[in-house]
Amino acid sequence: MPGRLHPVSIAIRDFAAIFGRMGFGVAYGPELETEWYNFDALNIPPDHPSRDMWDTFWVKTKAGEGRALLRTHTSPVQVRALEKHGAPIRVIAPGKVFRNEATDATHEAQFYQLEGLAVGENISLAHLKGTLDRFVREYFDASAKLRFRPSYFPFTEPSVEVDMWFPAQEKWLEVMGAGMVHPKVLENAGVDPAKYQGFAFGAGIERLLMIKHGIPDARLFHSGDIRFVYGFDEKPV
Ligand code: YSA
Repeated sequence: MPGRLHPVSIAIRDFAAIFGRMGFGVAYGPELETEWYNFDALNIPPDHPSRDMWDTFWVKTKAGEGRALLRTHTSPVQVRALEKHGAPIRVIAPGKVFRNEATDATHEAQFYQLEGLAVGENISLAHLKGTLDRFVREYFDASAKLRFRPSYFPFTEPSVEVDMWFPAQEKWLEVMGAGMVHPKVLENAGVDPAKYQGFAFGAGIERLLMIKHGIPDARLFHSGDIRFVYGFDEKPV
């Protein structure tokens, strides 16, 4: 029986197609990231307690080189994309991220995120809601249910966390953080916050796939489980 692409790779292609139809391009950033892009440019100064939201794998660098780390989220690609292309912009950024944290059924130490960023002259939270609603209707189906909760991220104001109904487990599962891009982030990326606003989100790809396929544990994705290469509906011979 032939193998096939890993579900995460298939999902990333599906996301590019769905968001492509809404005018989003695809951007990539490095997995080995600088402290500036992962934290400081996102309005997270060195001594700010919010840094503790992301348990970080720091990487040794040579004297005078500046600090480097395995990126803890895909949000640094927001700043890199804005620096490269300026505003207005609509882009998604899929990729692997790393966190030095204890694992459980919804937490792995390495996992994939899908970042989204839309910056323009009249963008509001309503556009964020409309874009996410359209995304889940296309990727799941018309019965997909999202729930928005007020939250805090240093790089968005206001900030929300988004839960999605997980039918296989009959519960809400947090799938992403999101909000309106903080003016300081636009400024750090060379974009005039008096002229432009935007929304951004960062979703956990394994969590979206857990809901889509009824997968009970995020740790299965990168465990070599044979069902991930042969498909969940087929039995390997
Ligand atoms: C917020 C605002 C923005 O404007 C843009 C992005 C964001 C999200 C922010 N960068 C972030 O990383 N938030 S988060 O820590 O809550 O993670 C986002 C999503 O990644 C979670 O909702 C969850 O779906 C997934 N996630 C987090 N830790 C995980 C994980 N998935 C698997 N294993 C983990 N350890």
